[in-house]
Amino acid sequence: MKKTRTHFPKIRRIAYEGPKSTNPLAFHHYNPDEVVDGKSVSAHMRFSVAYWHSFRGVGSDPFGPGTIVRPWEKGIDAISIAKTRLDAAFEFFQKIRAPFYCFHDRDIAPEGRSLAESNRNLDRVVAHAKQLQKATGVKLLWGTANLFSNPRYMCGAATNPDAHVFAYAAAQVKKALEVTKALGGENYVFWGGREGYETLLNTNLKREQEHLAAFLHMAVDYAKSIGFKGQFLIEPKPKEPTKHQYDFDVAAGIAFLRTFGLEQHFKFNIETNHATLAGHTFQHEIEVAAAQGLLGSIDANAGDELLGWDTDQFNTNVRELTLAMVSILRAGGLGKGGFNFDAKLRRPSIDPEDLFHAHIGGMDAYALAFKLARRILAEGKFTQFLQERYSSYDAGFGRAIEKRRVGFRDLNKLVLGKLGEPKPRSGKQEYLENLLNSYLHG
Ligand code: XLS
Ligand code: NI
Ligand code: NI
Repeated sequence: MKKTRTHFPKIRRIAYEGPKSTNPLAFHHYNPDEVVDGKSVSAHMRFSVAYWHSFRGVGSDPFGPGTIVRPWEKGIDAISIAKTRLDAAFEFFQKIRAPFYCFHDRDIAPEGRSLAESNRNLDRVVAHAKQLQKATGVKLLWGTANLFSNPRYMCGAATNPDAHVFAYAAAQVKKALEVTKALGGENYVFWGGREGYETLLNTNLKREQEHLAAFLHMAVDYAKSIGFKGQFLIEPKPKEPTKHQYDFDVAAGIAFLRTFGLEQHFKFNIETNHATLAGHTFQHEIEVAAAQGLLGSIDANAGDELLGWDTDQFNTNVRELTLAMVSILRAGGLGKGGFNFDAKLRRPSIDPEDLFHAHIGGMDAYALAFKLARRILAEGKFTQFLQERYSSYDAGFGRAIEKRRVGFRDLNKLVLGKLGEPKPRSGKQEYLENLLNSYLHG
């Protein structure tokens, strides 16, 4: 690899120094090289950096422009800036020990005046990304298309009332799939950023949902035709930017996929902050997907309990993450998925070093949660409690209920006969909460 100048001169590759270290630029829980169950912790966690937040985010909000000025944002034209930015990003991925990254097409290369020009721009930058991936070993967890920023998508992409916009979005996703394949992307994400409505006064909900399904079927067909083997993922979010989005939460997503015969082709990319926006916990969304074998990947972030929008913060809440991790491990892990830090720095966090603190915090919290969850599952106390709580369904008439071998008449006879009144049993929530705390603070 040719020697390029460093973009983070003051920061060395982040090392694992253990929980007692006071070095803020070291890992305290994430030990990427440690071997657990025959594979490295890095291979278990499959951490990924989100290009849009960490390399395109400038700290702007609806009340003011960007605050973050990066030294590498220099060059003679937009393409050379895009390439230098990628160099900086890959240096960051290596120093932060992230094996993966994720992007939208328009994050990595500038949009041109026509689709043809946008595609040419993308090809030039993707060639550079391919070299960097090869030189560093960093891989693409997933690719996606930005179908929400350009004004043409203001009324949606696949759910736009204008078929012309649908066609444009289809052409854009066609290219994004090709690019994701070219870079060896392991997944492809659909987040329906504007696939919803602002008001039902101007919306034919039924037709829009059918159009979205048609779009996803076309994507499945096209991926098959070019031999793209990545996993397709739907990323539910209830609202923002639109008032209502059709992929509201995992349950609505499952109903949508089943209704339109798409359930074999998609899994879910679950984002913490989207779960809470939908009025659910992160663990709830994971459980709903896992119950149907549809858990795909995680967009790792957190909302703010006091704010009602997608604040996309780095998650350092070990309790929340431990509960999530218990559910993920119980479901058999994420497979091709990973933990993508779809999280951004706060507006006043303007130093390049802040990118490191943010990811170190997120990685450490997840790695600690992974350890705690493994211990919780190995000791089996919660598992045993659950088994006992449902044990009346393991034999006798309970088993017959689960196997659907009995009906109301049989059960009526049983209750009027030998069963009589059921004996109430405690749900033991407080005991279980204390048990959880004993792991977190033990
Ligand atoms: C926005 C979404 C977005 C997707 C990718 O809220 O989280 O970042 O992950 O399009
Ligand atoms: Ni996301
Ligand atoms: Ni989000």
